Amino acid sequence: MSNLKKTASAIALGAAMSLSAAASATAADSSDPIVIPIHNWSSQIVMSHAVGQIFESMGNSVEFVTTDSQAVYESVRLGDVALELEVWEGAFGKSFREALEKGGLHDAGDHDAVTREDWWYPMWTKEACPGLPDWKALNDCAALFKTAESGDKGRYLDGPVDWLKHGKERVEALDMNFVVVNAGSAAALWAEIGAAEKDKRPVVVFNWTPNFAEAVWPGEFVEFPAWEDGCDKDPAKGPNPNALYDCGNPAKGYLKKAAWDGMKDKWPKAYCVLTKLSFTNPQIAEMAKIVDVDEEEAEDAAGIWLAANEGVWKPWVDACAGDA
Ligand code: TMO
Repeated sequence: MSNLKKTASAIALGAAMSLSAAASATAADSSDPIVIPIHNWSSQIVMSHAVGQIFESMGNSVEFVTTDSQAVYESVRLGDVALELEVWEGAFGKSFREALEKGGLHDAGDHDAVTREDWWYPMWTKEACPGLPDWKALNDCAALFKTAESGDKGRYLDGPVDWLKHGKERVEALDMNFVVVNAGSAAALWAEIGAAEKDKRPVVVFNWTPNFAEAVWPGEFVEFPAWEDGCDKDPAKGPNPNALYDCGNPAKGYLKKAAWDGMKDKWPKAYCVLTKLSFTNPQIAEMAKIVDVDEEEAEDAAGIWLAANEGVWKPWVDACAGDA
């Protein structure tokens, strides 16, 4: 090779090297903290801490903020928080879809988990109301669910208001003999089931899967008219032509991750892990159990879960360790 050619190829090599140096420089995550929102049910809080600890293990800094579980989609869209780890179709599908339409956030993939959120009863309730799980049978048994606050009607203990389950709208749309009362917290739901268990009192409450509760209290979801897309938007959907929310929630709902559009460029490696990570029903139920049954703090529960499941999450980090 002539000297000239050698020089030219050395320059080309140098250029290639500085290009790749530039590429890995842009692929490094920002040192700004990744803000992760946490809500008011255990699996979401534990999962958020677990993923936060994974991001920290990659050299990122992380901050947690407690936010409303509906308003959070607006926060993700605006980049006030970087992501949301548990988008449950039943409770949050509508807020998520509306935020997607406005722009600024995107679908960062599904968890393996299949979810359901709806009216639920522990098995002893069925002994008193054998036509269950049909919703009409439940309605015929309404008197079994009377409480001081519900008068002649049955009481349905719904979840906290921010999960926006439209229990009241459903009772109206299906003309049910029930009064809907919102629990103040998830813990109030578990306390009510626990209290009813002592004398096998019939009870119907909001519940979901995956959750720790299914291992503690065998039970079933009430079968309402099947969910149809648009049941929350178009009165023609569902059995009542004049009402929204006359359907049950999806019986096989998704569990998605959502990301702020800017996350990909600001924290490319963490974003890569976000898109790869996926939890199963048993993994999510276990995260909740470490808090709700074993009574660990969420942050400790996350550490316990990560230590016991390195084979699950380390491959996501390894896959994202190079240039993202
Ligand atoms: C949103 N949640 C899982 C409590 O139904």
